[in-house]
Amino acid sequence: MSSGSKRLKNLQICRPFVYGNMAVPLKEDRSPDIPTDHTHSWTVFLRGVNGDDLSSFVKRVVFKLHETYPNSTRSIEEPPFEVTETGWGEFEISIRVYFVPEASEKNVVMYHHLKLHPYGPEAEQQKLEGATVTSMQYDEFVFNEPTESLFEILTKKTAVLPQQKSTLVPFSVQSENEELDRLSDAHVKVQENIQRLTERMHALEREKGAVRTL
Ligand code: SLL
Repeated sequence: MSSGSKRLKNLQICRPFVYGNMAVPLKEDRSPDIPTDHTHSWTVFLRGVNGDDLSSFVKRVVFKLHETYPNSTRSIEEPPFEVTETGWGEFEISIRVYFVPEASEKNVVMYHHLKLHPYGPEAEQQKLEGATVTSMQYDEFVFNEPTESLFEILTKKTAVLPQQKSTLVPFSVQSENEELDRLSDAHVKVQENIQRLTERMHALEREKGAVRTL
């Protein structure tokens, strides 16, 4: 076994990332090269949470677009791992991530539904303003028992979650803590409900017993 390919037992190492797309409606001054039926310009991407460079462990990202696109399989070998296009419709994009050979990891695939149109309560207003639509998802690469080489690559720099959330980077230690608080509030509420219902059940059982003895 070559040096560095040994696996570190009982160890797991995670790296956060985001993937998704942004889209803007094409304006009047669009380039004449863009087909007339195209309505939007969009970019699908995979990147670090804070815009960090993932290329120390990501070797290549393959984006599979709808077959209406010429060369619909786009292999991006260098950061930024993204594809910019114009088009008229929304569709599902598969995003396959290949890791550097030292990692000895299988590739992983995610699916992203390309969003072009605003949605939600402000959709109409945003449409009027020609606002940028963003649809992105937080996820983590989880490496179980990484090779020594991958471990070294990943621990060389400490790229983890930013402390505070911001509009550009909504995923952070702060949002994680807020989620934990919400979960613990919900837990307390569930416990209270269980207690209330158990008491009610006991009361009803007592009533039933009393009726039986009549
Ligand atoms: C839809 N099911 O009907 C989807 C398909 C396909 C979008 C959307 C192609 C652009 C081009 C393009 O925008 N395809 O290369 O002409 O909404």
